[in-house]
Amino acid sequence: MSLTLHYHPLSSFCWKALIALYENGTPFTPNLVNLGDAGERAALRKLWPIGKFPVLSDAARGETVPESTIIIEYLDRHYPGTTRFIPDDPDTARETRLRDRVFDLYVHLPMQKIMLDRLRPADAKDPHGVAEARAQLRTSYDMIERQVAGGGFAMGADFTLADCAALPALFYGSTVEPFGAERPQLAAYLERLKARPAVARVIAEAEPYFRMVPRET
Ligand SMILES: N[C@@H](CCC(=O)N[C@@H](CS)C(=O)NCC(=O)O)C(=O)O
Repeated sequence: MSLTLHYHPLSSFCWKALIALYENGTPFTPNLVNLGDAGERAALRKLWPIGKFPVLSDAARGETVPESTIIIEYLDRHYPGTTRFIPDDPDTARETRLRDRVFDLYVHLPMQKIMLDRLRPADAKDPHGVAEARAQLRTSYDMIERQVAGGGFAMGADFTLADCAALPALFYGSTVEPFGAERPQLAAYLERLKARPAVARVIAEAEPYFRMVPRET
């Protein structure tokens, strides 16, 4: 088994990579990284100086692959399975990548901003930044609500890279900024994602760690 995923089961961006691995039953060795441990943190930084996970190591090809989107592109290219994450058609592939970017940049990151603000000391909170993040989430939700109105997944019938990005962003996003009754399509899309066996497995494996999710105070 040549692939090792350096990750944590609670980490939302790690969920993206895990969903892709589980979708195709791709064999890999999980390496759970405890960022609270200085040695494990240093080992991760040795692989990827930015110090964020997920990171995929491929001993067979001598590659270290950081960034969830790039990991999924890498798996799709070098370890393809039944689920293809990047469509063959160039225009559909471009749209898939765009939707992946939207979920990461305009849902996932604002969600993280709100979540991580909860961990800040009382005298270092960023209410303005949090308000901006909430506004961004609502704008993104409105756009995605229209995109998924036809049912299916982010790109229609096929489950793609965009859905791997969507799940963690919307799962945690819905807890910090609820979709509201005016966005039933978004809620239904999240339920369709959660019903996917690979997604259900990722969530089940994270459950023992949910008590570590920062709560609103
Ligand atoms: N753009 C990166 C983001 C990765 C990321 O933010 N990972 C978080 C966990 S969800 C992390 O490693 N946080 C630890 C830190 O920032 O120290 C990706 O898509 O992989």
